[in-house]
Amino acid sequence: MIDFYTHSTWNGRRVAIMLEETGLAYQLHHINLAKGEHKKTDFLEINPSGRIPAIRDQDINDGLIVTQSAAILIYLAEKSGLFLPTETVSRAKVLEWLFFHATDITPTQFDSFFLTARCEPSQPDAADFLNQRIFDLYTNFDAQLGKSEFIGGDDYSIADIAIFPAINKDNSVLFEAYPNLRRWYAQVAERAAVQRGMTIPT
Ligand SMILES: N[C@@H](CCC(=O)N[C@@H](CS)C(=O)NCC(=O)O)C(=O)O
Repeated sequence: MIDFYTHSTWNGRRVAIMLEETGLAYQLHHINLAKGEHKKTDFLEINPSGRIPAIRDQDINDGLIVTQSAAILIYLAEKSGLFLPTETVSRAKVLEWLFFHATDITPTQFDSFFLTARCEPSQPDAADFLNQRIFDLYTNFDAQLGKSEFIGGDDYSIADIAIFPAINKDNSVLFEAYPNLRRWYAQVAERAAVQRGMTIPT
């Protein structure tokens, strides 16, 4: 049994999708960020950095805790034997695109959001720089989806699961500019486990 600590954010939802896809048994613990529950002592004992998602696998020793959504996806893929190839070349490609997301798209989008919407005084030059980088990253992502059905190759993988929740389904400009991304998004969105994962926690 896996304890799953989460809230309704991108990082939480990629793990929710993975748990639903694999069918691994889990117990949901909603850590409500809006109520500050991630800073309470009980949760800080699970993740001292006070952030979701986190899992605790009760089947390993006294309970193995894993944080960081990309690391959790790899852990659950290895536990279930699903969505991460074992063959070297295919595995390298899936990990390449998983980390493209974890280390390029996610931090750049977050920093751009902060500089555009939160920073006082505003930093338009820095925001423009990051917005251009996001454009370049999505161009790169769209080009890859023009070459393969899924982002890491011919098969659906943890790279698709990682990226899907970060795409805003209402961003018509994005889907207009990137037809391969639009095709891929529609395909992944049809999966029942993805639909369930995107509503967790309700
Ligand atoms: N790199 C981490 C990021 C985790 C993260 O920033 N989680 C956010 C929610 S999406 C959070 O818990 N924020 C609360 C805070 O920073 O106080 C991951 O991929 O899991």
